[in-house]
Amino acid sequence: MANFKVSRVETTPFEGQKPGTSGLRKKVKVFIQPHYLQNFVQATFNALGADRVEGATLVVSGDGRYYSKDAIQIITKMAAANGVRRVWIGQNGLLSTPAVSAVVRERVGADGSKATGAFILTASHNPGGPHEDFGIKYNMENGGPAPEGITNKIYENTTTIKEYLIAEGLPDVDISTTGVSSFEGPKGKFDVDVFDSTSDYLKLLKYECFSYVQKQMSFCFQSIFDFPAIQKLLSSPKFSFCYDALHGVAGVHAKRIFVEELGANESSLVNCVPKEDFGGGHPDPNLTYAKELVARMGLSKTHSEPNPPEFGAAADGDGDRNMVLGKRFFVTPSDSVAIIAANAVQAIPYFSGGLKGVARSMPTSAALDIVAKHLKLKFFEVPTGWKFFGNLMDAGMCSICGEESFGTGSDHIREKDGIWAVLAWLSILAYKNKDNLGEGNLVSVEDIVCQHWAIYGRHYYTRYDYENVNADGAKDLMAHLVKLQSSIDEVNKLIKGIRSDVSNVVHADEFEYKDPVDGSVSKHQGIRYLFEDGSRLVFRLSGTGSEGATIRLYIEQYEKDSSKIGRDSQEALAPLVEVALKLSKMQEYTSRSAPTVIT
Ligand code: G16
Repeated sequence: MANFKVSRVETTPFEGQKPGTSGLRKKVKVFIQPHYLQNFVQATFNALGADRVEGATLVVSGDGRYYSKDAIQIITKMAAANGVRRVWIGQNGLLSTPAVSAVVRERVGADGSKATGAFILTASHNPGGPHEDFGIKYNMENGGPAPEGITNKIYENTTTIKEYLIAEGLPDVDISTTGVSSFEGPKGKFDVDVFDSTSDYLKLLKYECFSYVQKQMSFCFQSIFDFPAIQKLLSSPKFSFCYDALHGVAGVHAKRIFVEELGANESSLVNCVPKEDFGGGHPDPNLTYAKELVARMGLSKTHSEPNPPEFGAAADGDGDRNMVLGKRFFVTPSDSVAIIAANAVQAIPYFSGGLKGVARSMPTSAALDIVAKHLKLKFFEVPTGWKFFGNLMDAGMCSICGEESFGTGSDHIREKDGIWAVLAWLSILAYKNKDNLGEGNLVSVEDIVCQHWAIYGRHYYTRYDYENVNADGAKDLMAHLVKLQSSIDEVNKLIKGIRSDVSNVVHADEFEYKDPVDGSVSKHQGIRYLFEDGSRLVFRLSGTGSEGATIRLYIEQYEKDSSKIGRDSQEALAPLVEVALKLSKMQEYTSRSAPTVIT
């Protein structure tokens, strides 16, 4: 057993180590500066306090992007020096963000240990490679992102840090081979356990119900999805499937789950080998960046695909996001969560007892609100950031939640879950087609969405992203929009001067959220203009970029009239888009004549 000593290394604070919407994300060249990562990790240990760190079991893994392997070794050595008892690492350092959450909540070590927290190494949907982004965030013992109370404390610590602790004499761990390595430090034993990346996550997702009766008591163990039903769908010659991991970590889980467990053809998987630079692409599952899938599904404007699959999906770098597509058909993430919620009880065994409640982030369309109303479910609107759903789930108030930013998930873990969303859609498709796989026409993704709109109405929805614009210009634009809110009459006059066919604004504010569980208040969570006919314009600055600023403009319009629900969404929203761009003086403040991404 190798021994190590603890070294105290002097350091000075770096500016700007404030975690954003989901952890600290910066260019690799920033992270590789001497002491940069170390300061943040030590600040996290300091913020957590010795009682949460000494003797702890920590998961350390991520999406495998450039610099992850070095970071894993550094964090492991710092964990050892800070008195952590065990570090758990997914094989090759690969665990999707939802898999980390599952491991924290579910995995039991050979010695009966349970994880108490996790460092997740990812910059999510941001590109990777030596000139691109790296990121790190801390998740708590419930498997969810650290709440603002902790991230603020981490940040405070980064501004005063003077030293960090690191193990000297601890060799680099071989993370390519599973197994436990043990070491001895000043505070006792330290173990590094490298384990299979998918087993625990798969165990959670797979529905296995068996009851047995013992001493007049019956037990039933079940998990989430009915795998045999999905298997039947995937093996039907009528059905075809395509999954694009954009070279992110979801590819590792996808091969095990879709191919080995569910019997999908290996050729259904695209870009499923994780790469440190995501193959040079932007691992963001949307219509702009998931080009290959978009073309395969018959949605490319430049390429015509004669026979697209029935169902397609993509993931982001760390596998927590999802984009769902039907044959030549795009499902907005806001519709996706509403449709999953509307069908969950019938189609997904985990929810067969009913939903505790549903939630969405503020900029997400109100499609979910209507489902909640129809089904008489508790409903919550939270600020952008998955961490806000965690308290509701821990308090048993919410089962399903989703965001317009391609995040969907449930209370099985405390992160959004890209593969869960795909399995949820496959379950709905399997349920709707349970009698059609032999004779009869397949109920398609498009059919399911159109049937949903016919019942609940349609929320036309689009998001314009202005990425990496001048930060001062972006701030000025937001200040201008806040100032305008002081006179609704003035706003309405301006709007009528732009488009007379757009309804009146009835309320305008900056979104503020009071957490119903712990009473904490989050202010300045996006600028809202709410219209008489239910339309909304929302403006926010992204909290996940690593350079400049990204302005997000969210545009939504509700249509109840079933004769008007089949329009092209960009066409239907054109008047509101025009109002939004002119009202905000977008071009003036950003010097951009068009957004970088439209979804
Ligand atoms: C994170 C958060 C999400 C949020 C998204 C976009 O996702 O967990 O809740 O919606 O960022 O945030 P923003 O609009 O501030 O860029 P991820 O997938 O990047 O971890």
